[in-house]
Amino acid sequence: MVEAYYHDNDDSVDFREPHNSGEKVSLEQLARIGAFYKFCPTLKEVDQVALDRAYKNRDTVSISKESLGDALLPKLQTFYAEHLHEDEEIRYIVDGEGYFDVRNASDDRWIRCKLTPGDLLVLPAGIYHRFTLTTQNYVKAIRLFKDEPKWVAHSRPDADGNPIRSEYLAALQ
Ligand code: KMT
Ligand code: NI
Repeated sequence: MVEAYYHDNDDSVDFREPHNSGEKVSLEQLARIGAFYKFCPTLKEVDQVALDRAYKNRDTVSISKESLGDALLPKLQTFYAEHLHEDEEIRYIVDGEGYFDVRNASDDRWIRCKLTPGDLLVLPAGIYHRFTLTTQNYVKAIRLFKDEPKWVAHSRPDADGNPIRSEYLAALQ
C-alpha cells in the first residue's frame, strides 16, 4: 500500500534512502496534483483500469543489479533527473519497490510515493517527477501507455515552456 510524504531534500544522503521528512501526504493531496493511486491486488484489476482508460500498450521492466549490471547506476541517475512526459502513464509494481517523487505544483516541494507490490500510480502528462529504487535495489514494474510508448523525458527547466506542461498546470486550477 502506498505511503506518501514530503521528501526531506537532504542531498547528502543516498537517494535510495527513505528521505522521509515526517510530513505525511494523503491520497486526496496526490489527486489534487492529478496523481491517482489504486491498489490492485492482481493483474485483473490492472487490466480493468487499462480497459476503463482505453490504454493500449504496456511493457514490463526489471531494474536491479542482476538485470542491468554496471548500467544500473547511470540508469538510476537518468530516472532521478527531474522530468516530465507528454503522455499520461501508469506504473504498476509487480515485485520489489520503488520511489516516485512528484512535484507539488502549489509550493514546488517533492512528494515521495513509496510503491510496493500491488500499487498502481497514474502520473498525468506534464507532471514533473523522478524515480528511484529503494535500498532494496530491485523493482519489477509494468508501465502502461495510452498509445505508442513515448519514452522521451523532457527535463526541467527546458520543459517549463512545453504546451503539455501549461495544459497540466491549467487543469489544476
Ligand atoms: C519514469 O517515468 O521515470 C519511469 O517510468 C521510471 C521507471 S518505471 C519503474
Ligand atoms: Ni518519467
